[in-house]
Amino acid sequence: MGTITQGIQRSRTQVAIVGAGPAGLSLAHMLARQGIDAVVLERHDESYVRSRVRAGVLEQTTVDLLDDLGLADRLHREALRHNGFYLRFDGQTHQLDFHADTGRNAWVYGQAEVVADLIDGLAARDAPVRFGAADVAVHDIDTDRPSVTYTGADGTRHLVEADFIAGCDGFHGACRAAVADRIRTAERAWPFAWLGILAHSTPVAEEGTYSVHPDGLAVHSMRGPRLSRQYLQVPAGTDPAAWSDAEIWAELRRRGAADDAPEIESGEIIERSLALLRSLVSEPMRVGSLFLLGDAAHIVPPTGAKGLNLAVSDACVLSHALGGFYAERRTDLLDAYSDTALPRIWQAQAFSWNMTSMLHRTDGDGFDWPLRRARLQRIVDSDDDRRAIGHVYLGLPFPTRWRYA
Ligand code: RFL
Ligand code: PHB
Repeated sequence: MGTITQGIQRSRTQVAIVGAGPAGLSLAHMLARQGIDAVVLERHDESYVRSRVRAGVLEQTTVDLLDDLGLADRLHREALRHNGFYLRFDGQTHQLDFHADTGRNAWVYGQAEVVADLIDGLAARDAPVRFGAADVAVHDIDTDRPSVTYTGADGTRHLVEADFIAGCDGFHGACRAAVADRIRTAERAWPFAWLGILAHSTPVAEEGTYSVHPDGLAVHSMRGPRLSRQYLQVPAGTDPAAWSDAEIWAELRRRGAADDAPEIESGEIIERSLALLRSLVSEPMRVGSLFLLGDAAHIVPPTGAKGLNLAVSDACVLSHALGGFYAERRTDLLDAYSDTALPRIWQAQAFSWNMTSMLHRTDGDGFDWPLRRARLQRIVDSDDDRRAIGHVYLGLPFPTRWRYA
């Protein structure tokens, strides 16, 4: 583990990864398979990270990558394989079957499950995540000997010297904050949020359903045969505790009502949370020897389910570039990291923007609902429009392979 000087435990690695979310954990696996040494530092304890309820829909592209890394065995046993999603409006349900168009699928597998598989995979490689790393700070990022300091779960101070730092610690993490004045951010905030619940109840549709109602969106997704994940569009700033369980079920039923489908069955709500909707991209995604990945660099609103998938895509680009550096001392791929990753990120922004503006009530004037209904009807009527959505929903190709050679 290194040496102790002046009360600090010193160690060395090639890549110090901050944050054990999808970006950091998937990057650690891709680097390990290329023989590149890395450590993952995570602020929270392991049980917290394993139980955090967030995303649920994986692109085929992401599942292909997890397959390639040998990390998808449990996913193939337990995930729900979907052909696309349902759009419900005016009391009618329309299946958007992207599988029929493309032969590819979307996979419903909770983010907590993905994260658990990645954590277990690292432990099996004898490269366990360092959980409970408090006070993480990055140093000397304008040199080729950057370092990270932190306080370990047992109170010991650590200094990890590295060649590079991968900032995978999300929007509120230490890495983004360290370079906040050296990156430009393009941002739009939406005036609404998602009140999300996880509940014991029987899913009513075979696939995820976006119920588009003049009063706002209701999303019905699932995590298993009797476990559902549902969201309600609510005004930004809503206190999730202000809604009673009965009010949540009543509103889900009202917005999700259809002539061609049974009513939602209510059940015990076991988790509830509020997710803000933001569209944001920061660039460059590299400052000196610090690289930003995933939510640390960009945020998409959850409509369209792209955030986790983008985090993995960034990891792929950086893994390839680091592979080139360690195999052949190439620096051009690292220099191009931001430019290589950003076009796919902006495609996801465009997709999420389109979905968000189409599916949510925005201002409620006389134009809002008829315009949105016309956009929805176009997707139902036009094979070309449906295919265009399916192509992005199931995942555009990653910008690079994850392995260099
Ligand atoms: P994460 O997952 O936030 O992981 C960051 C990790 O860094 C740790 N951390 C620190 N560690 C050390 N020191 C510090 N100072 C630290 N500060 C933070 C954190 O504890 C955490 O473990 O970022 P990453 O890896 O970039 O992954 C991004 C995704 O988590 C996110 O984009 C998705 O959850 C977004 N998202 C969805 N994405 C999808 O692809 N499909 C979906 O279906 C989907 N649905 C969603 C979503 C996000 C939602 N919310 C909650 C905003 C649904 C919702 C409701
Ligand atoms: C989810 O299952 O959590 C989910 C479904 C659809 C979305 C976002 C999240 O657009």
